[in-house]
Amino acid sequence: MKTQVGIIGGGPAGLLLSQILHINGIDSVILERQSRDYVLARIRAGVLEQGLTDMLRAAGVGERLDKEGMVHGGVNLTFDNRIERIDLEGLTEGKMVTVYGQTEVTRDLYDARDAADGKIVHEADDVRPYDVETEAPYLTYKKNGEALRIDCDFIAACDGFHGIGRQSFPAGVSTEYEKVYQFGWLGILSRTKPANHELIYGNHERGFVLCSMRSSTLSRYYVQVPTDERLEDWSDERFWEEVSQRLPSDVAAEIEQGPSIEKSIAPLRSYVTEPLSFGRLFLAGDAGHIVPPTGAKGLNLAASDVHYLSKGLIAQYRDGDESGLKTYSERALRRIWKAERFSWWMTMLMHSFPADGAFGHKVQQAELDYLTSSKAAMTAMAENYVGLPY
Ligand code: RFL
Ligand code: PHB
Repeated sequence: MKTQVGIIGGGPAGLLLSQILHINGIDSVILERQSRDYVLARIRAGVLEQGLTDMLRAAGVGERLDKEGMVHGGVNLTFDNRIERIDLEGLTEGKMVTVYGQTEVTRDLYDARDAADGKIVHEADDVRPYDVETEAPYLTYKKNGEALRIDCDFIAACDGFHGIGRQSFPAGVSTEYEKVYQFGWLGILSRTKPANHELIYGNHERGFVLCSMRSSTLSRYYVQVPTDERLEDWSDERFWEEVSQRLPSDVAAEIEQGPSIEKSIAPLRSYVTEPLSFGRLFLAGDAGHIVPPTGAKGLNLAASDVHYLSKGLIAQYRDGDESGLKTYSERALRRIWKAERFSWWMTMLMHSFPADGAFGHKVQQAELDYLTSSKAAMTAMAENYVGLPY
């Protein structure tokens, strides 16, 4: 098989890239390790920046998003038995975020690729890129035991943190930057009314809590737990009790409890590899970087990578202009590091760090008190939360 751009990974980054390339007359093939059902069963991100929603509309997949997405002009912080609102819209000259699940974004992108007869190979095993430093790279993979090959001009590795793309860089080329946190997020999805019409991020001595949502009848909650916590030890009753304890009592009183329909633990990590390209192999999304979910930046960063990479590929095919691809890594990394900084800052501000003792907790309270009373500080948070420009 032959294509112009071979894409490893059919998560949001790979699907969005493939769809944008298609609209610009560039052919691609996606190789995805999992089945489509598996990919669509993953519950992940929920908050989309305007940059991503604009890209989805431009890619022809904005219809359901515009109908079902919930536009939020603010976000709430709880601490010290108080709730304070950050007026995202007012502080950023009208910018807002949209609450619409990553699962729905992925589903919309699959539908669009299907409608355009896009080629996606699911359950592609043992995908490997070769000859990426030449002008004729190729991918090999196995499907139902048969060994297959795709020749292409460029390879985009959109294969997430555990993908093969990053591992294919030759030894000595990459520098890795990493911070691992000593806790994770235990999350549940439940068919209940959200606690509030906007998100609530809570700081509490018992640990962080987040009240989020997917719709007016579907809620998503998270609590900070130690990394070695076992899912079996968390009954729904224990989870709801913990959420309530970590919120001011008037906020907790608004929570509608109900059975969980999904429950999982995700570790928290900050990670960047540099550079994001080697020869004709380009990393985009979680393949090149991870942020802790506190700032809701992971999916949005995958989208800004796809923005820079697709622009580079389009300029290359349309005008023979190589500059966008040559500067892809540098341009994407400038934005990535700002989101890494913001996600790290929000993680450090909102979580409990027992090793820092009562002093650490007092300093957090002082920072939250300052943040929510200073227009300058709130503006800095709002600008980052709604998303920095591409
Ligand atoms: P994905 O979504 O991991 O997709 C990569 C795809 O590549 C496939 N793959 C391979 N295919 C072929 N061959 C191989 N060798 C392969 N190895 C892997 C995988 O099966 C998969 O389908 O990466 P992508 O596209 O870069 O998208 C990134 C986002 O998924 C991620 O950043 C966000 O989900 C992170 N994240 C959040 N981001 C936000 O912006 N806002 C949020 O609110 C938010 N909440 C979250 C999150 C991530 C979470 N988890 C569990 C990781 C909440 C959670 C719980
Ligand atoms: C979510 O709804 O899953 C969610 C929302 C905000 C975050 C992280 C996750 O910061």
